Amino acid sequence: MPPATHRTTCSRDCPDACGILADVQDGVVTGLRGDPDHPVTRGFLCFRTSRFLEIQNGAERLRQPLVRRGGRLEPATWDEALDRIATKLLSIRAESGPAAILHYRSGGSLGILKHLVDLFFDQFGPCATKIGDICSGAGEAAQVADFGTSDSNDLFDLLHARHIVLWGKNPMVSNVHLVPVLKDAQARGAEVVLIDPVRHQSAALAAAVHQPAPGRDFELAMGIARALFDSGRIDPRAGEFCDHLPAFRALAERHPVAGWAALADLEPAAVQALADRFADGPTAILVGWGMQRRQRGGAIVRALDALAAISGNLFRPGGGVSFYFKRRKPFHPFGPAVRQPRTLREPLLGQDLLAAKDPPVRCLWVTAGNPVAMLPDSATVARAIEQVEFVVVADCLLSETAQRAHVVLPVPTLLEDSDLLGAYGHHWIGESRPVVPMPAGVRHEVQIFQDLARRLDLEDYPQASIDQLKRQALGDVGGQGVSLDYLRQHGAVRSPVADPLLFRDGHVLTPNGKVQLLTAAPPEPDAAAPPPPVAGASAPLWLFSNSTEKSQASVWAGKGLGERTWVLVHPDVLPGLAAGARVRVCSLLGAIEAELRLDPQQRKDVAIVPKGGHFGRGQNANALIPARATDLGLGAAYLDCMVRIVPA
Ligand SMILES: Nc1nc2c(c(=O)[nH]1)N[C@H]1C(S)=C(S)[C@@H](COP(=O)(O)OP(=O)(O)OC[C@H]3O[C@@H](n4cnc5c(=O)[nH]c(N)nc54)[C@H](O)[C@@H]3O)O[C@H]1N2
Ligand SMILES: Nc1nc2c(c(=O)[nH]1)N[C@H]1C(S)=C(S)[C@@H](COP(=O)(O)OP(=O)(O)OC[C@H]3O[C@@H](n4cnc5c(=O)[nH]c(N)nc54)[C@H](O)[C@@H]3O)O[C@H]1N2
Ligand code: SF4
Ligand SMILES: [Mo]
Repeated sequence: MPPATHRTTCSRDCPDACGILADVQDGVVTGLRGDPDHPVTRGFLCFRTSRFLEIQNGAERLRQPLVRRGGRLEPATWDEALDRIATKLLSIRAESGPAAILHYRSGGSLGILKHLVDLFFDQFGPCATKIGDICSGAGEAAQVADFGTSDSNDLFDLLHARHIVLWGKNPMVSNVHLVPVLKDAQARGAEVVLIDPVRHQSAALAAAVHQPAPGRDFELAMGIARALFDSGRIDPRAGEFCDHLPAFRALAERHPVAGWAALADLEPAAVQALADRFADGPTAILVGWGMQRRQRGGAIVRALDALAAISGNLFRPGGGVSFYFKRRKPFHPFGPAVRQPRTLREPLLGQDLLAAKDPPVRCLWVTAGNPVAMLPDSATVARAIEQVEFVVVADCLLSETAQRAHVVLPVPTLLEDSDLLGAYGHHWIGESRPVVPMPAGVRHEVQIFQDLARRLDLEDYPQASIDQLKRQALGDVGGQGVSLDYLRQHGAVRSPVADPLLFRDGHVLTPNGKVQLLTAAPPEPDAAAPPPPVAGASAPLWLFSNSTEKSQASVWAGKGLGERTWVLVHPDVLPGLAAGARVRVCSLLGAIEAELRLDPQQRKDVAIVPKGGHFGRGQNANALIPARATDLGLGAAYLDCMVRIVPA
């Protein structure tokens, strides 16, 4: 029999939410392709999901629950696992109150039904929750402050742009389905510019590449604004659709263009050239997520917002400042916002867990996240989790967080899941459906919580089928043509509640409809100090832990990271050392061993390692990065960390 082909939607934490076609033979997935009919996926998948069958069909994925007995995680039945959990949840609530129970959910799956978990802990508690968002907190908060929302024009509106500024963004690696759109825009005459301290794969797309000093994008944006003010090239109506224009202008006029350029470590001509692009719009800014993971990250994104507004690029087709696409907007929420009687800050989770008293956090439930590997200061996070009395992790893999759990609950992989997906890189909605059934010992998260709710007498917890819940979630857009049946028949559908142009008529969504321009400069970049110098050590370097095509955060494709992680620097950073040398990357918090890679096109003050290494093997950047919050939105300032490299 030839293989049957099934369609699903990728649920990974990725902007693209691809349509996937899976070939299935005798109950085994034998091939994966991008759906050629999905307007964004266009028939191809990224490296990491193309190689997902090694996980899907491999030995590492979990196929039955595990419980800790005598210090070891051992296979158990669902009844044993859920009984243990129910007993423990009840006793902790009775003895210490629901604030002693913390639910931590991350983005391992972006399915909308995953939010039902929040409702469970609200109804059982209300329990403690995390606040903040290590991924995009600062940038979203910045855009909400400026525009009243954080959303984007239609992805294909980029085809109207004359200039597209990739501002701290590497779509060739972390947003691969943007690349064909950029190429189409280029075919229509658009020029792509890259602004990133790191020279990376996406430089190949760019007509011009600018490598400013790390964290200096505020100064760069101000230099561009100053150049526009000086030459009278700001939108004449800017004073009507923006608040605080005089104060913003005064801010930009604190330095001449050359002064701002020097602060950003660029030539004044480069700043002028960028100003010319903003004056010669439509110019679209595509804001990467990286640079807002700094202490001044919110202010940086606010400066970019202001630049788009005053240059007249905010409201026109082909313009805009795209940071995020509101992926949840089309879906009807499952209940009122969860109550937050007690909150722990996500970027400071380790510290907050250790500090929590009266009551301490006695139970931690982790869904779809690997905080031990992915939160900053991972050693403290690991230590904090290890001292929690009862840890439950729901995952498809035995992550470094799951390894520290008392109960591990196996959930479907992205090829077995059933859910609805919005995307944070475009406005299409898709359905995920199992292309093969999940193994007998695995349960869908919705069913896990329905079972627990019955054990715990939560009478109001939804007990509907997954399809019914999907229909409920589509309630708002179902009447506008996006029913479950339609999605199933046609594949992805564009959200009917996403206007192709985010803002029309010169109005944004702030209370008075005006753009709120920022009026104050953020504090100077304040990277965590480097360790003291030792013989042979490099000068202090800014540590970048950027996405790599080979992994989805801590989940590696294929052979994974291998024996040793790597660090990429300019050859002058360690003059005596050749590529391939073993080195140690050291911060004040710790050190990791790495293989040296050299690239003369990098700045001399940066060190680049991959995001998402193994903490336990001493391979993870987060062992080096102190836990500090961003200025807005309680993001994590992952990128404000100085290291030195020493020969191993
Ligand atoms: N392959 C792959 N794709 C992914 C992910 C993954 O793990 N692997 N993760 C997904 C997730 S969770 C997210 S949130 C997104 C992440 O999306 P991004 O965070 O945009 O992804 P990165 O590719 O790491 O790019 C960050 C970029 O910001 C740049 N940068 C850092 N500091 C500065 C600065 O001060 N100024 C400027 N101008 N640039 C700076 C870095 O050099 C880097 O090129 O990608 C998603 N896609
Ligand atoms: N140094 C550094 N650290 C970073 C970043 C960085 O750029 N540099 N990026 C940050 C960013 S942008 C993000 S978003 C975070 C990501 O942080 P996390 O979300 O913690 O990252 P993952 O490693 O993807 O962990 C997700 C887990 O969910 C599991 N999973 C997959 N599907 C499902 C499912 O359907 N249900 C359940 N229950 N589990 C599932 C996966 O197996 C995996 O173990 O990391 C942050 N950490
Ligand atoms: S991880 Fe992203 S690019 Fe890769 S298949 Fe999934 S949605 Fe597409
Ligand atoms: Mo993220």
